Amino acid sequence: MAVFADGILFEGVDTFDPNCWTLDAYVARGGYQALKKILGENITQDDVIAELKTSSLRGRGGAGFPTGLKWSFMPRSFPGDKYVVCNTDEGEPGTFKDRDIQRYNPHALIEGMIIAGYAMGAKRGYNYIHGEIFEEYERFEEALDQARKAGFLGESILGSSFSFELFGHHGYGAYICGEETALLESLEGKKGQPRFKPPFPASFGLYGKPTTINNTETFASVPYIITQGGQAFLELGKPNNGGTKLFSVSGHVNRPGNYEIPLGTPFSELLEMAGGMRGGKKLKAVIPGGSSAPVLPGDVMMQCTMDYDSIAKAGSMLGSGAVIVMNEDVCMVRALERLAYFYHEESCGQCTPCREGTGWLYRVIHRILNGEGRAEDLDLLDSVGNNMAGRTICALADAAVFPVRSFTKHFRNEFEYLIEHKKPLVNHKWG
Ligand code: L3W
Ligand code: SF4
Repeated sequence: MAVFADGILFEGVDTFDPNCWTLDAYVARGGYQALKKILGENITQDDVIAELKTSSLRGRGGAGFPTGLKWSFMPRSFPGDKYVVCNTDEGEPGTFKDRDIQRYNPHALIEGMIIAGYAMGAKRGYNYIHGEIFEEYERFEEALDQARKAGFLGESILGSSFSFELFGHHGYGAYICGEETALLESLEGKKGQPRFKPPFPASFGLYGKPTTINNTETFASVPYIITQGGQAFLELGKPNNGGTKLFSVSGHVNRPGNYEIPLGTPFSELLEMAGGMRGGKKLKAVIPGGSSAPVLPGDVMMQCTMDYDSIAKAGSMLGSGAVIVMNEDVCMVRALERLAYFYHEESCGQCTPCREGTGWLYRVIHRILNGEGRAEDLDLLDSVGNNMAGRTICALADAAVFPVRSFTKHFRNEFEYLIEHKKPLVNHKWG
């Protein structure tokens, strides 16, 4: 997927240059200056974390949790091992940004993770990479090798007393391993199933040791914050929503792809950057933050800016920044059935409300779509959803319920029509 970028994560990266990802290219763009600054100017762990707090960088994986605050949770005086883990298990439907960071600018991620190790006193890090991407995994391994040979990784980095080792780990493609505790289980060689929280990974993480897990894009944003300062990063975006963010735009637009824009940019501008609606069709609906985020009607989205607060105020989530655009030809019952099938397939099965509930949701939506819906089915979907949300170990059950609630709220007429007339209100056109 091409990158159309004009921000900090891809600044100076010529994605058409096959060598744009190499150490030489990264250093020529000013790479590893942040690490040199920290080690050369005696910048303390507290200084790094303070800079992150000023920047207002929020986790780019989905939850938007403040990164500086998360890093400050790591116990300083803990005597044993501590870990830094990167979540590149990108599997959310609609999301395809982290693989492009690894493909075109892997050293930004590596530098960000080394700085994280320094700031939190961790000597070892892992990058957990989605099992269905191969080229990017190999590229990360090659980039690690380059960084080691150049003295940016390993023992006594750049001649300092700080040592940090970093490894790539290829997953197996299960969506649930993107949930941070399932990822840790998988990294430990066990079945990838979420753990109860609390305890949070900051106190009981990998092998039971303090661990900080951040998304790929979060780590890759750190070098800029160190070289330019937290305030400069904050000012790129808006208060409480610092910096730029990558948005993976897919669906019925002319130029789908990854767009890096300042947080707070109007959605209408992002849509324009993506070439506008394909075939001049009308915008019907948008999922603004990956399939787990509630769908919003097109006219509501046109009033939003692309930041955590604006999207939350409109009733959805910015999530991982996967913007799925749907035109007037989409049958919303069919779209929801697709999503329901996904969550049913990907439930790990530990919790009864999720294991049974995701299947139940899927089967009811499937029968509505096939003209076999019953008058009570919309109430049934509500009732099943209410018995799932907030009653399970991890957020997957909630993620399965949010689309059902939002689709049936905003596009209820399409569900009612199908139940009553046994045929869809909108004749879905593919493409
Ligand atoms: C210590 C506390 N740590 C919270 C940490 C916690 C985690 C982070 C956020 O879900 C969402 C989900 C998906 N002491 C803490 C603490 N933490 N309180 O802060 O925690 P949480 O539980 O709010 O979120 P999460 O479990 O990380 C992520 C949504 O993102 N999503 C999913 C996207 C999927 C991808 C992908 O495929 N890669 O990005 C999209 O919307 O539904 O709601 O680190 O430990 N007191
Ligand atoms: Fe597994 Fe679903 Fe329970 Fe999460 S909510 S632990 S995916 S069964």
